[in-house]
Amino acid sequence: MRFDIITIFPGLLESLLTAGVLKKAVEKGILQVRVHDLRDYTTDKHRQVDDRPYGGLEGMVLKPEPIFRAVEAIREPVESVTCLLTPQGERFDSRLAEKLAGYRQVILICGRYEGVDERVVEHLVDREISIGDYVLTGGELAAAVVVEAVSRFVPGVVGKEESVRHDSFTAGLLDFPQYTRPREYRGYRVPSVLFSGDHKKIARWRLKKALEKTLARRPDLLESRQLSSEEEELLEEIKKERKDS
Ligand code: 6GU
Repeated sequence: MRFDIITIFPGLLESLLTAGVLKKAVEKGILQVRVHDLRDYTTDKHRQVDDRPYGGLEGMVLKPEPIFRAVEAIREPVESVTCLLTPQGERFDSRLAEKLAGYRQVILICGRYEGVDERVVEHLVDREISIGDYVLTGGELAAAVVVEAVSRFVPGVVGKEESVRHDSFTAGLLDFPQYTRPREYRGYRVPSVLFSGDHKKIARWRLKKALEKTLARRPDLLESRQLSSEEEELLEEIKKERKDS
């Protein structure tokens, strides 16, 4: 699959997207990530990408022409989706990431915080995306977040160990705690169940820890999830322990 990112700060994105898992996927030919400078799609001498808003107010607004020209030049005759990154967008989450991973081409337009001409929203883009309830100066960091999260759903991008773990029983829950050597550090011990060699017992302990953390921090995740009978059982145990302590 291919990402095309349109931005007035191409340098910012190149450094973010050419490291780690993404770099490897690009080298393997699974992913293509292209960064496009919006100024290359202007036609005037000053390569102007923004202008003052009609009706007054401070700040500058991204002009429609360069954005339309860029998307029309970049969009390929494949299953493609064009997204504008903006705090006004729908909230980006794992579900949307998986959906975007189903396209052959994802075009990401990095908005500026002051705004983008509304005709881009109404007549060019398929969806508007926000990565959370806070304001960033531009959509560049948000685009990097989207590329990384979507890529993880593209087959072959993340290693086997990781994907197996994600498809396992812990999916939809916060992670259980992990430990490595040494067994004891400054008097702090690794839970002894992890040395028991009893894999069933270890799996149950991990599930219980994941449920405990999810219940404490993100009870909303539990509500939007079908619980297995083992999970129901462990949740009862957890709630009982809470009452007793
Ligand atoms: Cl996508 N853009 C900007 N500018 N700010 C944001 C955002 C996007 N998501 C959260 N805040």
